[in-house]
Amino acid sequence: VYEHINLMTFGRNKTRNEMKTLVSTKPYCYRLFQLHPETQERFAKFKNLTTIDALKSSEEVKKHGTTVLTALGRILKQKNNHEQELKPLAESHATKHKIPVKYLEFICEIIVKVIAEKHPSDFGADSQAAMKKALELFRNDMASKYKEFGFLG
Ligand code: BLA
Repeated sequence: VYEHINLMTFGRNKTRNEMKTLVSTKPYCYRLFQLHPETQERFAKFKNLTTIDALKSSEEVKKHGTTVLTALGRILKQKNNHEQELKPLAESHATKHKIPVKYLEFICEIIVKVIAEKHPSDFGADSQAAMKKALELFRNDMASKYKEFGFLG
């Protein structure tokens, strides 16, 4: 993600490591679970995390955040030629995790919001709009692939 945002001029003068720190992975997951508790129920491994503090300090949640943003970054870097990257992800999410498209919308909205809140001067309206659009394309393609795997999402 940070690399894609970098391409969109956010943090033009920042190094790769600085970008990594800027777009830290923690806030996304716990905010998703806080705003939309039903999403947490999809994670067997997070069942024991019943308070915001537990979510915030969980290494497992942090690890999942890294998994998510690494996968998303890889996808966005393909600039829409992401068939190869998307297919296994759509398959696991359609047949195993059963994640409705609505949940993808939730997390995409949070990703844009968190970056905008944390870095108001670096991630303005244009960058937000570009990121939103990129995430929308990602979601639409996930939704079409879901159908191929027989999940209506
Ligand atoms: C697992 N989610 C994964 C994995 C990846 C992603 C790479 C591990 C490999 C796999 O199982 O396919 C990727 N997750 C993403 C991306 C986003 C994301 C790219 O959230 C967002 C842009 N997955 C979702 C959403 C939920 C979700 C919205 O996209 C929850 C509401 C759940 N992902 C989910 C679950 C697992 C998973 C339950 C399995 C976790 C585990 O048990 O390790």
